[in-house]
Amino acid sequence: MTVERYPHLKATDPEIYDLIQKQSKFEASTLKMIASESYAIENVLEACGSTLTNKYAEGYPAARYYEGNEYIDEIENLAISRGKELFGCEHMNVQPYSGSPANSAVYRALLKYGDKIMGVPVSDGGHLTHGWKVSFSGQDFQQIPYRPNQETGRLDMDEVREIAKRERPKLIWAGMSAYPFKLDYAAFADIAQEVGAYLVADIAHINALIIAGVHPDPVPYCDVVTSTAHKMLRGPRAGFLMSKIEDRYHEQYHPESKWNLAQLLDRAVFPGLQGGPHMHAVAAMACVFKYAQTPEYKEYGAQIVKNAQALCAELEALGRPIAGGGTETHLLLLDFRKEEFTGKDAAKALAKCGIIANFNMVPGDTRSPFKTSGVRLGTSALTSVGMKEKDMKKVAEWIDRVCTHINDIDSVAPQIRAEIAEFCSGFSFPGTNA
Ligand code: DSN
Repeated sequence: MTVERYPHLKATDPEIYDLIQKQSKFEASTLKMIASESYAIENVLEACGSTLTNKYAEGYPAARYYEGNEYIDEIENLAISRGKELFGCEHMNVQPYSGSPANSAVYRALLKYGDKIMGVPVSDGGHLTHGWKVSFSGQDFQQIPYRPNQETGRLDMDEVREIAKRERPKLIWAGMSAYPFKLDYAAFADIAQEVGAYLVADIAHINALIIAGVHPDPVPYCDVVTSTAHKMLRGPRAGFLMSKIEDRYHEQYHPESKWNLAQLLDRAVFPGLQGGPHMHAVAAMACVFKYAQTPEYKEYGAQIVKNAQALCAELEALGRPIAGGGTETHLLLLDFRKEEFTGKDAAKALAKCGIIANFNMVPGDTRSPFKTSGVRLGTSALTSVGMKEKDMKKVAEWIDRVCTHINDIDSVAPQIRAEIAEFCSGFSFPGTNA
């Protein structure tokens, strides 16, 4: 059945309607391989487009500053209870507008200006908000960097321990945007305990893998866990926070405060950093938390990794090296250090052919972050529309053809682009009738 989408936009704002349609068709006829993207489920799209966008609800359930929030309270309570059940955490806050605001709330709740934090630099696969110099997090706090080994591409936890013991940070981030291997949260927790630091996991990139049980679970080990809802999770563009109710180091850092860890986080989100929560996004988060408890979702999480590993194997068989030699997650880094072309050249050529990814540094990269020697590829979006290992073989062949023809890409791009569009037409993309 074809559903007429956006009839009012179509009738009264054709410019925006056309652009939305074009973007939807683009996303349904190309290979979405940006590792942080996926396709939100239909329930999420509907909740995001609902009347909930109208309502102001400063505060928390049963403690609002505006009237008329009875149903809003029920929605937020549902999101929290579903989220707590899904992740097995003691406390959840579903109000952060996105991942960066969630991480900002952690700083505001737990640290003082100038405190030391340990995080991975963006150039080595970390996130902007883990202390990178151009972000508030690197300007207001002192980043003590730790990095994956430049040869193996893997974190060396002995080295992480040495740095932590030497620098005594107040907070350690565990979580990255371009790291293809599993994280050892138990080892991170030992280190954090040894130096008296808060341990915060940022699971924005890997939450569905944790739900599926194919990546270690940080919740038992970390003081706080932060996440977005829109990457592989398939929810709205929003963030959330999980924590213990009490914490081991709280008295050491906040002896003057009467608030426990969960209360400190809540107060940092509202009123510390934000005003009214985006209730359409909170409702959509409740929807995805429900869907993520189904067996189908757990299969999806496991299939993401199988697809990434199949893609790695196919690319390596075609002579395309992968940084670190493989993946245990949803992403892999094509390693072009030995090529004359850069990661940026490759990302642009891939996009011309309908493979949408981003250029990225790889371990041991000697090129600038504006050119790089790598391309980051993710399999979450392709997996979410039902692609399997056999499809990864085709994807690898297209990637290889693009790389082979990188200097005469215009001669092959229309053909590859058409083949990919034809291939995509065999799958169903939420939110589009294309
Ligand atoms: N921008 C995201 C990514 O691509 O990894 C991180 O927030």
